[in-house]
Amino acid sequence: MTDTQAQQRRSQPSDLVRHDWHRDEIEALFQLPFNELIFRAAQVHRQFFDPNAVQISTLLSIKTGACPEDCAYCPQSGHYNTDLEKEKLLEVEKVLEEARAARELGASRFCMGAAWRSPRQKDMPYVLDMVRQVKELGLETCMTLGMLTREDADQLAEAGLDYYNHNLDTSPEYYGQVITTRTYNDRLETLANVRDAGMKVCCGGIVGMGEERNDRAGLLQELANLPHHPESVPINMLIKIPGTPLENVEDLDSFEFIRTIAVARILMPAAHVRLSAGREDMNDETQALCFFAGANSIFYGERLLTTDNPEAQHDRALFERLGIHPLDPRVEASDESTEHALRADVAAQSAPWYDALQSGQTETAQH
Ligand code: SAM
Ligand code: DTB
Ligand code: SF4
Repeated sequence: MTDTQAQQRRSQPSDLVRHDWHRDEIEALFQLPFNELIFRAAQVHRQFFDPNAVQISTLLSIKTGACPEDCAYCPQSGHYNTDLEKEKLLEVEKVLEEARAARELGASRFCMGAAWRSPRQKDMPYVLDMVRQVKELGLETCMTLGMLTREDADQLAEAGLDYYNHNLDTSPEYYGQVITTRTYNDRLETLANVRDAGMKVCCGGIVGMGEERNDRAGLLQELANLPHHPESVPINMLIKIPGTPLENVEDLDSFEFIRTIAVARILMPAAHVRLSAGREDMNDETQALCFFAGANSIFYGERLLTTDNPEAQHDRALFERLGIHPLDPRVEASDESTEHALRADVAAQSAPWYDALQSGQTETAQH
Protein backbone atom coordinates (compact mmCIF):
# COMPACT_ATOMS: atom_id res chain seq x y z
CA MET A 1 0.00 0.00 0.00
CA THR A 2 1.38 3.44 -0.94
CA ASP A 3 1.51 6.27 1.60
CA THR A 4 -1.39 8.01 -0.15
CA GLN A 5 -3.50 4.86 -0.06
CA ALA A 6 -2.67 4.37 3.59
CA GLN A 7 -3.60 7.98 4.29
CA GLN A 8 -6.91 7.57 2.45
CA ARG A 9 -7.66 4.36 4.31
CA ARG A 10 -6.92 5.95 7.66
CA SER A 11 -9.24 8.81 6.90
CA GLN A 12 -12.28 6.57 6.36
CA PRO A 13 -14.76 7.66 9.04
CA SER A 14 -15.32 4.06 10.21
CA ASP A 15 -11.59 3.68 10.96
CA LEU A 16 -11.72 6.72 13.20
CA VAL A 17 -14.26 5.15 15.55
CA ARG A 18 -12.10 3.06 17.88
CA HIS A 19 -12.64 1.36 21.23
CA ASP A 20 -9.05 0.43 22.01
CA TRP A 21 -7.46 3.70 23.08
CA HIS A 22 -4.36 3.52 25.28
CA ARG A 23 -3.76 6.12 27.96
CA ASP A 24 -0.41 7.15 26.47
CA GLU A 25 -1.95 7.77 23.02
CA ILE A 26 -4.53 10.03 24.65
CA GLU A 27 -1.91 11.86 26.69
CA ALA A 28 0.09 12.35 23.49
CA LEU A 29 -2.94 14.09 21.96
CA PHE A 30 -3.21 16.37 25.01
CA GLN A 31 0.48 17.21 24.62
CA LEU A 32 0.23 18.36 21.00
CA PRO A 33 0.74 22.05 20.32
CA PHE A 34 -2.65 23.69 20.87
CA ASN A 35 -3.18 24.70 17.23
CA GLU A 36 -2.24 21.24 15.98
CA LEU A 37 -4.68 19.58 18.38
CA ILE A 38 -7.69 21.75 17.63
CA PHE A 39 -6.99 21.59 13.88
CA ARG A 40 -6.98 17.79 14.00
CA ALA A 41 -10.16 17.78 16.08
CA ALA A 42 -11.84 20.18 13.65
CA GLN A 43 -10.91 17.89 10.75
CA VAL A 44 -12.50 14.90 12.46
CA HIS A 45 -15.55 17.00 13.35
CA ARG A 46 -16.12 17.86 9.68
CA GLN A 47 -16.02 14.22 8.62
CA PHE A 48 -18.95 13.42 10.88
CA PHE A 49 -20.96 16.61 11.34
CA ASP A 50 -21.92 19.94 9.90
CA PRO A 51 -19.38 22.07 11.83
CA ASN A 52 -21.82 24.99 12.02
CA ALA A 53 -24.70 23.09 13.62
CA VAL A 54 -25.10 22.82 17.39
CA GLN A 55 -27.68 20.69 19.18
CA ILE A 56 -29.76 22.53 21.79
CA SER A 57 -31.00 20.94 25.02
CA THR A 58 -32.82 22.55 27.93
CA LEU A 59 -32.56 21.28 31.50
CA LEU A 60 -35.10 21.15 34.29
CA SER A 61 -34.59 19.96 37.85
CA ILE A 62 -37.67 17.83 38.59
CA LYS A 63 -36.57 17.04 42.16
CA THR A 64 -34.09 19.30 43.89
CA GLY A 65 -31.61 18.80 46.74
CA ALA A 66 -31.38 16.50 49.80
CA CYS A 67 -29.54 13.88 47.74
CA PRO A 68 -28.06 11.01 49.81
CA GLU A 69 -24.92 10.84 47.62
CA ASP A 70 -21.74 12.72 48.56
CA CYS A 71 -20.49 13.97 45.14
CA ALA A 72 -17.99 16.63 46.23
CA TYR A 73 -18.93 19.06 43.44
CA CYS A 74 -22.68 18.97 43.84
CA PRO A 75 -24.93 21.70 45.24
CA GLN A 76 -27.66 19.09 45.72
CA SER A 77 -25.83 16.68 48.00
CA GLY A 78 -27.44 16.45 51.44
CA HIS A 79 -23.92 16.02 52.91
CA TYR A 80 -23.02 19.69 52.44
CA ASN A 81 -24.58 22.95 53.48
CA THR A 82 -25.04 24.78 50.18
CA ASP A 83 -27.99 27.06 50.89
CA LEU A 84 -30.08 25.33 48.27
CA GLU A 85 -33.86 25.42 48.33
CA LYS A 86 -35.01 21.81 48.27
CA GLU A 87 -38.03 20.79 46.24
CA LYS A 88 -39.94 17.52 46.03
CA LEU A 89 -40.84 15.84 42.74
CA LEU A 90 -42.60 18.38 40.50
CA GLU A 91 -46.15 17.87 39.27
CA VAL A 92 -46.34 16.55 35.71
CA GLU A 93 -48.28 19.64 34.62
CA LYS A 94 -45.50 21.97 35.85
CA VAL A 95 -42.92 19.93 33.92
CA LEU A 96 -45.02 20.21 30.77
CA GLU A 97 -45.29 23.96 31.19
CA GLU A 98 -41.48 24.21 31.32
CA ALA A 99 -41.10 21.83 28.38
CA ARG A 100 -43.46 23.95 26.25
CA ALA A 101 -41.46 27.06 27.15
CA ALA A 102 -38.21 25.30 26.18
CA ARG A 103 -39.74 24.27 22.86
CA GLU A 104 -40.85 27.87 22.21
CA LEU A 105 -37.27 29.02 22.82
CA GLY A 106 -36.02 26.54 20.21
CA ALA A 107 -34.73 23.57 22.24
CA SER A 108 -34.97 20.19 20.50
CA ARG A 109 -34.32 18.08 23.62
CA PHE A 110 -35.71 18.41 27.13
CA CYS A 111 -33.56 16.96 29.93
CA MET A 112 -35.09 16.26 33.34
CA GLY A 113 -32.82 15.73 36.35
CA ALA A 114 -33.62 14.40 39.83
CA ALA A 115 -31.34 14.48 42.87
CA TRP A 116 -31.73 10.82 43.70
CA ARG A 117 -29.37 7.94 44.36
CA SER A 118 -31.85 5.98 42.23
CA PRO A 119 -35.59 6.35 41.54
CA ARG A 120 -38.01 4.74 44.01
CA GLN A 121 -40.73 2.45 42.66
CA LYS A 122 -43.43 4.85 43.85
CA ASP A 123 -41.90 7.69 41.80
CA MET A 124 -41.75 5.72 38.57
CA PRO A 125 -45.38 6.24 37.41
CA TYR A 126 -44.92 10.04 37.60
CA VAL A 127 -41.58 9.95 35.87
CA LEU A 128 -42.91 7.71 33.10
CA ASP A 129 -45.86 10.03 32.62
CA MET A 130 -43.46 12.96 32.24
CA VAL A 131 -41.56 11.10 29.51
CA ARG A 132 -44.73 10.23 27.58
CA GLN A 133 -46.19 13.71 27.75
CA VAL A 134 -42.98 15.64 26.99
CA LYS A 135 -42.48 13.39 24.00
CA GLU A 136 -45.97 14.22 22.79
CA LEU A 137 -44.88 17.86 22.58
CA GLY A 138 -42.47 16.80 19.84
CA LEU A 139 -39.33 17.13 21.97
CA GLU A 140 -36.61 14.54 22.41
CA THR A 141 -36.51 13.39 26.02
CA CYS A 142 -33.58 12.85 28.37
CA MET A 143 -33.53 12.01 32.08
CA THR A 144 -30.94 11.71 34.79
CA LEU A 145 -32.32 10.04 37.92
CA GLY A 146 -29.24 8.32 39.38
CA MET A 147 -28.57 4.58 39.21
CA LEU A 148 -31.00 2.38 37.26
CA THR A 149 -31.74 -1.32 37.43
CA ARG A 150 -32.43 -3.10 34.17
CA GLU A 151 -36.15 -3.08 35.09
CA ASP A 152 -36.14 0.72 35.61
CA ALA A 153 -34.34 1.16 32.30
CA ASP A 154 -36.83 -1.09 30.48
CA GLN A 155 -39.75 0.92 31.85
CA LEU A 156 -38.21 4.23 30.79
CA ALA A 157 -37.40 2.88 27.33
CA GLU A 158 -40.94 1.54 27.01
CA ALA A 159 -42.33 4.99 27.89
CA GLY A 160 -40.25 6.41 25.01
CA LEU A 161 -37.27 7.98 26.80
CA ASP A 162 -34.69 8.80 24.12
CA TYR A 163 -31.56 9.48 26.24
CA TYR A 164 -30.41 8.66 29.75
CA ASN A 165 -27.69 10.82 31.31
CA HIS A 166 -25.33 9.18 33.79
CA ASN A 167 -21.78 10.48 33.98
CA LEU A 168 -18.52 8.73 34.83
CA ASP A 169 -17.39 12.17 36.06
CA THR A 170 -13.60 11.54 36.21
CA SER A 171 -10.91 8.86 35.86
CA PRO A 172 -11.23 5.62 37.85
CA GLU A 173 -8.10 6.69 39.80
CA TYR A 174 -9.40 10.11 40.88
CA TYR A 175 -13.01 9.00 41.40
CA GLY A 176 -12.54 8.06 45.08
CA GLN A 177 -11.43 11.62 45.89
CA VAL A 178 -14.77 12.93 44.65
CA ILE A 179 -17.47 10.36 45.48
CA THR A 180 -17.57 7.61 48.08
CA THR A 181 -21.25 6.61 48.16
CA ARG A 182 -21.38 4.90 44.75
CA THR A 183 -18.61 3.15 42.84
CA TYR A 184 -17.26 3.51 39.32
CA ASN A 185 -18.58 0.01 38.68
CA ASP A 186 -22.07 1.01 39.85
CA ARG A 187 -21.98 3.68 37.16
CA LEU A 188 -20.79 1.29 34.47
CA GLU A 189 -23.59 -1.10 35.41
CA THR A 190 -26.24 1.62 35.05
CA LEU A 191 -24.78 2.56 31.66
CA ALA A 192 -24.97 -1.08 30.53
CA ASN A 193 -28.60 -1.31 31.72
CA VAL A 194 -29.49 1.84 29.78
CA ARG A 195 -27.78 0.57 26.64
CA ASP A 196 -29.29 -2.91 26.90
CA ALA A 197 -32.76 -1.40 27.29
CA GLY A 198 -32.22 0.29 23.91
CA MET A 199 -31.91 3.93 25.00
CA LYS A 200 -29.26 6.36 23.82
CA VAL A 201 -26.53 7.12 26.32
CA CYS A 202 -25.49 10.58 27.48
CA CYS A 203 -22.30 10.18 29.50
CA GLY A 204 -19.40 12.48 30.24
CA GLY A 205 -17.77 14.12 33.21
CA ILE A 206 -16.45 17.18 35.00
CA VAL A 207 -13.07 18.82 34.71
CA GLY A 208 -11.52 21.44 36.96
CA MET A 209 -12.00 19.38 40.14
CA GLY A 210 -8.29 19.47 41.01
CA GLU A 211 -7.55 16.39 38.90
CA GLU A 212 -4.40 15.98 36.78
CA ARG A 213 -4.31 15.90 32.99
CA ASN A 214 -3.78 12.16 33.29
CA ASP A 215 -7.22 11.95 34.95
CA ARG A 216 -8.86 13.91 32.15
CA ALA A 217 -7.21 11.47 29.73
CA GLY A 218 -8.44 8.58 31.93
CA LEU A 219 -12.05 9.81 31.87
CA LEU A 220 -11.99 10.14 28.07
CA GLN A 221 -10.33 6.74 27.75
CA GLU A 222 -13.11 5.08 29.80
CA LEU A 223 -15.77 6.80 27.68
CA ALA A 224 -14.12 5.97 24.36
CA ASN A 225 -13.50 2.35 25.28
CA LEU A 226 -17.11 1.63 26.25
CA PRO A 227 -18.60 -1.08 23.97
CA HIS A 228 -20.53 1.73 22.18
CA HIS A 229 -19.56 5.37 22.35
CA PRO A 230 -22.17 7.47 24.15
CA GLU A 231 -24.31 9.37 21.63
CA SER A 232 -23.87 12.45 23.80
CA VAL A 233 -20.77 13.37 25.84
CA PRO A 234 -21.25 16.29 28.24
CA ILE A 235 -17.99 17.93 29.31
CA ASN A 236 -18.76 20.03 32.39
CA MET A 237 -16.41 22.67 33.78
CA LEU A 238 -16.76 22.59 37.56
CA ILE A 239 -19.05 25.31 38.90
CA LYS A 240 -17.58 25.97 42.33
CA ILE A 241 -20.36 25.84 44.87
CA PRO A 242 -19.83 27.41 48.31
CA GLY A 243 -20.28 24.79 51.01
CA THR A 244 -19.03 21.87 48.87
CA PRO A 245 -15.56 20.34 49.43
CA LEU A 246 -14.47 21.66 46.00
CA GLU A 247 -15.46 25.28 46.56
CA ASN A 248 -11.86 26.55 46.65
CA VAL A 249 -10.20 24.26 44.11
CA GLU A 250 -7.79 25.94 41.70
CA ASP A 251 -9.18 27.21 38.36
CA LEU A 252 -8.52 25.08 35.29
CA ASP A 253 -6.79 26.93 32.44
CA SER A 254 -9.36 27.54 29.70
CA PHE A 255 -6.97 26.20 27.02
CA GLU A 256 -6.86 22.92 28.95
CA PHE A 257 -10.65 22.84 28.87
CA ILE A 258 -10.63 23.38 25.09
CA ARG A 259 -8.00 20.65 24.73
CA THR A 260 -10.31 18.28 26.63
CA ILE A 261 -13.12 19.03 24.18
CA ALA A 262 -10.77 18.49 21.23
CA VAL A 263 -9.51 15.15 22.54
CA ALA A 264 -13.10 14.02 23.24
CA ARG A 265 -13.97 14.88 19.63
CA ILE A 266 -11.02 12.88 18.25
CA LEU A 267 -11.71 9.86 20.46
CA MET A 268 -15.49 9.81 19.89
CA PRO A 269 -15.91 11.27 16.40
CA ALA A 270 -19.60 10.46 15.95
CA ALA A 271 -20.74 11.60 19.40
CA HIS A 272 -22.33 14.93 20.18
CA VAL A 273 -19.78 16.54 22.50
CA ARG A 274 -21.62 18.93 24.81
CA LEU A 275 -20.06 22.13 26.06
CA SER A 276 -21.99 21.65 29.26
CA ALA A 277 -21.92 23.30 32.73
CA GLY A 278 -19.63 26.28 33.29
CA ARG A 279 -20.43 28.41 30.21
CA GLU A 280 -21.64 31.23 32.45
CA ASP A 281 -18.01 31.80 33.49
CA MET A 282 -16.55 31.41 29.97
CA ASN A 283 -16.12 34.25 27.55
CA ASP A 284 -17.50 34.06 24.01
CA GLU A 285 -14.04 33.47 22.54
CA THR A 286 -13.45 30.39 24.70
CA GLN A 287 -16.83 29.00 23.68
CA ALA A 288 -16.11 29.73 20.00
CA LEU A 289 -12.84 27.77 20.27
CA CYS A 290 -14.76 24.90 21.91
CA PHE A 291 -17.14 24.84 18.91
CA PHE A 292 -14.17 24.91 16.55
CA ALA A 293 -12.56 22.04 18.47
CA GLY A 294 -15.67 19.91 18.04
CA ALA A 295 -18.25 20.81 20.67
CA ASN A 296 -21.65 20.57 18.99
CA SER A 297 -24.21 20.61 21.76
CA ILE A 298 -25.10 23.02 24.58
CA PHE A 299 -27.56 23.49 27.39
CA TYR A 300 -29.69 26.46 26.52
CA GLY A 301 -31.88 28.53 28.83
CA GLU A 302 -31.07 30.61 31.89
CA ARG A 303 -30.86 27.72 34.37
CA LEU A 304 -28.98 24.44 34.42
CA LEU A 305 -30.38 22.36 37.29
CA THR A 306 -29.77 24.69 40.23
CA THR A 307 -27.16 27.12 38.86
CA ASP A 308 -27.13 29.84 36.21
CA ASN A 309 -26.47 29.37 32.52
CA PRO A 310 -25.95 32.22 29.99
CA GLU A 311 -29.10 34.11 29.05
CA ALA A 312 -30.93 32.73 26.02
CA GLN A 313 -30.66 36.10 24.32
CA HIS A 314 -26.86 36.07 24.74
CA ASP A 315 -26.59 32.59 23.25
CA ARG A 316 -28.76 33.54 20.29
CA ALA A 317 -26.53 36.54 19.63
CA LEU A 318 -23.39 34.39 19.96
CA PHE A 319 -24.75 31.85 17.48
CA GLU A 320 -25.58 34.60 15.06
CA ARG A 321 -22.11 36.16 15.39
CA LEU A 322 -20.54 32.76 14.71
CA GLY A 323 -22.95 31.71 11.94
CA ILE A 324 -23.98 28.69 13.99
CA HIS A 325 -27.45 27.26 13.60
CA PRO A 326 -29.30 24.90 15.90
CA LEU A 327 -29.30 21.29 14.80
CA ASP A 328 -32.72 19.73 14.59
CA PRO A 329 -32.84 15.95 15.11
CA ARG A 330 -35.34 15.61 12.25
CA VAL A 331 -32.93 17.41 9.93
CA GLU A 332 -30.03 15.22 11.07
CA ALA A 333 -32.03 12.06 10.41
CA SER A 334 -33.25 13.17 7.00
CA ASP A 335 -31.55 13.01 3.60
CA GLU A 336 -30.48 16.04 1.57
CA SER A 337 -33.66 16.20 -0.53
CA THR A 338 -36.06 16.65 2.39
CA GLU A 339 -33.70 18.77 4.43
CA HIS A 340 -34.67 22.13 3.02
CA ALA A 341 -38.37 21.61 3.75
CA LEU A 342 -37.63 20.46 7.28
CA ARG A 343 -35.39 23.43 7.96
CA ALA A 344 -38.15 25.80 6.86
CA ASP A 345 -40.53 23.93 9.13
CA VAL A 346 -38.15 24.18 12.08
CA ALA A 347 -37.58 27.85 11.38
CA ALA A 348 -41.29 28.52 11.42
CA GLN A 349 -41.68 26.76 14.77
CA SER A 350 -38.59 28.21 16.39
CA ALA A 351 -38.90 31.90 15.83
CA PRO A 352 -35.97 32.96 18.06
CA TRP A 353 -33.54 30.93 15.97
CA TYR A 354 -34.97 31.97 12.63
CA ASP A 355 -32.08 34.21 11.57
CA ALA A 356 -29.47 31.62 12.41
CA LEU A 357 -31.37 28.94 10.50
CA GLN A 358 -31.69 31.20 7.49
CA SER A 359 -27.93 31.56 7.31
CA GLY A 360 -27.54 28.12 5.75
CA GLN A 361 -26.06 24.87 6.86
CA THR A 362 -22.41 25.31 6.04
CA GLU A 363 -22.12 29.00 5.32
CA THR A 364 -21.58 31.62 7.95
CA ALA A 365 -24.17 34.30 8.65
CA GLN A 366 -24.05 37.24 6.27
CA HIS A 367 -23.47 40.10 8.67
N1 SAM B 1 -28.45 12.57 40.60
C1 SAM B 1 -28.19 12.20 39.28
C2 SAM B 1 -26.83 11.55 39.14
O1 SAM B 1 -25.84 12.07 39.61
O2 SAM B 1 -26.75 10.50 38.53
C3 SAM B 1 -28.35 13.28 38.26
C4 SAM B 1 -28.03 14.71 38.47
S1 SAM B 1 -26.34 15.20 38.51
C5 SAM B 1 -26.56 16.86 38.93
C6 SAM B 1 -25.73 15.19 36.85
C7 SAM B 1 -24.32 15.66 36.61
O3 SAM B 1 -24.23 17.07 36.77
C8 SAM B 1 -23.23 15.12 37.48
O4 SAM B 1 -22.84 13.83 37.15
C9 SAM B 1 -22.12 16.12 37.23
O5 SAM B 1 -21.32 15.69 36.14
C10 SAM B 1 -22.85 17.40 36.86
N2 SAM B 1 -22.67 18.43 37.91
C11 SAM B 1 -23.23 18.46 39.12
N3 SAM B 1 -22.79 19.51 39.84
C12 SAM B 1 -21.91 20.18 39.05
C13 SAM B 1 -21.10 21.32 39.24
N4 SAM B 1 -21.08 22.00 40.39
N5 SAM B 1 -20.32 21.73 38.22
C14 SAM B 1 -20.31 21.05 37.07
N6 SAM B 1 -21.05 19.94 36.82
C15 SAM B 1 -21.83 19.49 37.82
C1 DTB C 1 -24.52 17.01 32.84
O1 DTB C 1 -23.49 16.37 32.53
N1 DTB C 1 -24.55 18.27 33.21
C2 DTB C 1 -25.89 18.69 33.54
C3 DTB C 1 -26.73 17.45 33.15
N2 DTB C 1 -25.73 16.48 32.82
C4 DTB C 1 -27.77 16.94 34.04
C5 DTB C 1 -26.04 19.17 34.93
C6 DTB C 1 -25.10 20.30 35.28
C7 DTB C 1 -25.42 20.70 36.67
C8 DTB C 1 -24.66 21.91 37.11
C9 DTB C 1 -24.96 22.27 38.51
C10 DTB C 1 -26.40 22.63 38.76
O2 DTB C 1 -27.00 23.45 38.02
O3 DTB C 1 -26.97 22.13 39.75
FE1 SF4 D 1 -26.89 13.51 44.02
FE2 SF4 D 1 -26.43 13.51 41.39
FE3 SF4 D 1 -25.65 15.57 42.95
FE4 SF4 D 1 -24.38 13.25 43.15
S1 SF4 D 1 -24.46 14.57 41.33
S2 SF4 D 1 -25.09 14.52 44.86
S3 SF4 D 1 -26.05 11.83 42.81
S4 SF4 D 1 -27.72 14.96 42.54
